[in-house]
Order: sequence, then structure tokens, then C-alpha cells
Amino acid sequence: MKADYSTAHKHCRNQGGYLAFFLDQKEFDDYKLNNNQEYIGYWSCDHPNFMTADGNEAEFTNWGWGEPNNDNGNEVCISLLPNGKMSSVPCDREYEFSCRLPQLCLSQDNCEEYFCRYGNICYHNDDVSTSEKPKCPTSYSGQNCECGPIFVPQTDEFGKFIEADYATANKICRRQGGFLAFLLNQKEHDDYTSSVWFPKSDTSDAFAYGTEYLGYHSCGLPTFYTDDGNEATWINEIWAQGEPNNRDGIEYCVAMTYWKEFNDYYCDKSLPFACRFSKNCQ
Ligand SMILES: [Ca+2]
Ligand SMILES: [Ca+2]
Repeated sequence: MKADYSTAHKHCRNQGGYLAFFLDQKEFDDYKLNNNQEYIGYWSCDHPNFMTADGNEAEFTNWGWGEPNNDNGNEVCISLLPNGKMSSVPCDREYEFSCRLPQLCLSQDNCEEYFCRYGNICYHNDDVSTSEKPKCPTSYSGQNCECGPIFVPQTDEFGKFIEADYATANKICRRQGGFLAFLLNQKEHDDYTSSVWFPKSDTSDAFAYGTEYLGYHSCGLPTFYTDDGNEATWINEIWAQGEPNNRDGIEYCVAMTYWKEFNDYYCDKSLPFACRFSKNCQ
């Protein structure tokens, strides 16, 4: 099957997995190369840095000579060639692809050589037909997924809000086991806006449209994704009037407005942010 990147990504997400990506050399060596050029699960909001399709910083890459070259400035995706080399490519071409699918695990022991992560799931790159979707939405826990996320504004040791660009903010949350705060519904939005508050002294237009970063990115693709790699759907209920307008063609990230609505926004500003964590419901 051939598809553009967005379609391929969605196909894998519908099975509870991601387009194939590789955490290390071992995973890459285990991967069965295709006879044709294929999409793999990486994209870039800020060349030459790439992230994996689940929103983590890409730590393993195997670039071909001269890559990633970002030809024509729109090579946001990565393809894998039959010789095992990676090259940056546009996302609207049609290539073959494989999914990285989950198997349920209780601990790292159940995963053998693979990784147990995100809600007790082993990830590997085989074509497993017995895959199961994670039981609860991201950051939800409890017997009946009744325990929702908490949102924690990030401060330094003096209690001052940390301000960072999108990629750095994303990384800071990931390193603590959370996500840059994204909101899945009106209730989460209410919880977020009542528990997270970034006081403002400047309400000028330029400022009011970017009060804090939220955990969404498009990287130039036609839809926005939450930072756990799912297509963002509720986001369409909360855009500020006239947004998303993709100003200058590079508003690949999302910020909150002063009026608590969403605005697609530049990724390289310095803004405060909150992280989304699972609650401990023991
Ligand atoms: Ca290229
Ligand atoms: Ca905008």
C-alpha cells in the first residue's frame, strides 16, 4: 500500500501504533528493509532536527550522503531507501510504509528486547495482527480510566515561569514523563484554564495571541497533531476567530490566546508552558 505521510500516519494510528521509527541501532538492524522507498515515522518542525512520530526527539537516524538537505524548504518527512539510508522528502508524495505496533506488556520483562513504554505497551516493528489499542486516552488511568490528567506550569527554582521555544518546552515535559499540555475536550480545557494561569502585564495584540505554548504541532502538514502523535480533533472547537491562519506559512505550533482560545503560532518564540501528567490515583 502506498500513501502520503498523513494518510500513512493515520493508518498506523488507527491500529494503535505509529509509522515505523527506530530508537537505536539494534531496532534498525532488526527492521526488514522494503524493496522500495518508504515513509518512516519522523518529521521536523525545525530543520535539521527531527522527532519520531510519537513526538520524541529522534535519537537514532541513518542519513544518506548530504541529507537532510531540505530541498525546496519543504522536506518535513523522512523516507527510507532500500539501501537503508534515510533522506528528507516532502510529505505529499506516495510511498509504501510499515507500522510500529504495540503489544501489551506488564513490565519490561514481557517485552524481551523491546521497550515497555506509554501505558504498558511493547513497541516493535513487526507486522503484528494481534495488536491492541491502549486502554485509556493518554494521561488517563484508573480501573475505568476515570483518573484524568493534571497540568503543571513549569517554573525554575525561584518560582519564576520558565519560557522556552516549542521544541525545548516539549523536551522539558518529555524528560519528566509527561507531554507539553494539550487538551482533548472542554472539560480538560476548563481544568487547564482554572489550574494554570500565566499572569500578563502586556495585552498588546502581538502578545495576546501567544500567551503560552500548547502541545500541538503541524510541521506544515494539513492537520494538527497532539504531542502524543494523535490527530487533534477537539482543537477545531477552540480556534480563535480567523485561526488557524498559518501566517508567513510557518505557524506550525499552537499557543493559547489571552481569551483562552487557540492560535496557530510560530515555534521559535519564548513562551511559558505547562506539562500534562498522569495522576497517581492509588
Ligand atoms: Ca532530501
Ligand atoms: Ca495564527
